[in-house]
Amino acid sequence: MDHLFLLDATMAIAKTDYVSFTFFVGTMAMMAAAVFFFLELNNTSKEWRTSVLVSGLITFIAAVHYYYMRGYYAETHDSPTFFRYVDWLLTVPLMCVEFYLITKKAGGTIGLLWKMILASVVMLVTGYWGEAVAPAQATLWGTISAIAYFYIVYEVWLGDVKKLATSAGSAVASANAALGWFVLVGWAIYPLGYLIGTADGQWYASFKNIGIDMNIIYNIGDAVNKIGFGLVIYSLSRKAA
Ligand SMILES: *C/C=C(C)/C=C/C=C(C)/C=C/C1=C(C)CCCC1(C)C
Repeated sequence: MDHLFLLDATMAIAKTDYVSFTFFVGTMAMMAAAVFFFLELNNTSKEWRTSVLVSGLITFIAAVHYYYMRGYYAETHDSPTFFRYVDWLLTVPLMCVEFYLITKKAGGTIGLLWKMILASVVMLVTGYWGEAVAPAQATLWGTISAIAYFYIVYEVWLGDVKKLATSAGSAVASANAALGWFVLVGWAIYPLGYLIGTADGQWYASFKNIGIDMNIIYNIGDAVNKIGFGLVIYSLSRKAA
């Protein structure tokens, strides 16, 4: 593979292959975010260091997966479903850890953390099943996944996470509210991708006509949610020093 070939391939990506383009930009964005969070650890007060470290881990894990997904997609033009879900299985539980870390001082328990992690694992394993193993039953598996998703939304907006964040003081409460918007609106991007990607033969077959590739939607969702989530934690670490 010589230089010119690579250049041609890169130009083609930039001009017409929007899916590859978002994999490429996603890789760079996750890498940059991970470097940022890691380097900022030094200027972060002890109290918030673990939270910012976890933001770095989330974006670092995503950067590695995006590197592989980008290559897999470039070579096969197939959805890298397996890498995608392995990435989510590692990073979404770490997002639950962020909720635990910011509410810990106000009494956040490991029990609550495990409930959130369990819900996220149910959400993702059933989503994977509907996408990759039993797409004929995508409606059923997507519905189970959505129930687990709404449990997480409930905890953050109205349940124990919300109560603990409120008693932890105004900085944590407003960070929790911001994270709550990511969970409610930012995470809702993913079921939209799922509906498009699994539409064949389902009652929502017309979702295919939206004409946006599932991977573009997932890639946008990941950039918004992983980097945005991390920045909310980062700004909390500056406000509540
Ligand atoms: C960094 C990755 C994140 C925040 C991934 C989040 C993924 C979801 C919230 C996925 C949710 C799904 C449903 C609610 C129903 C359909 C299946 C899923 C897995 C796409």
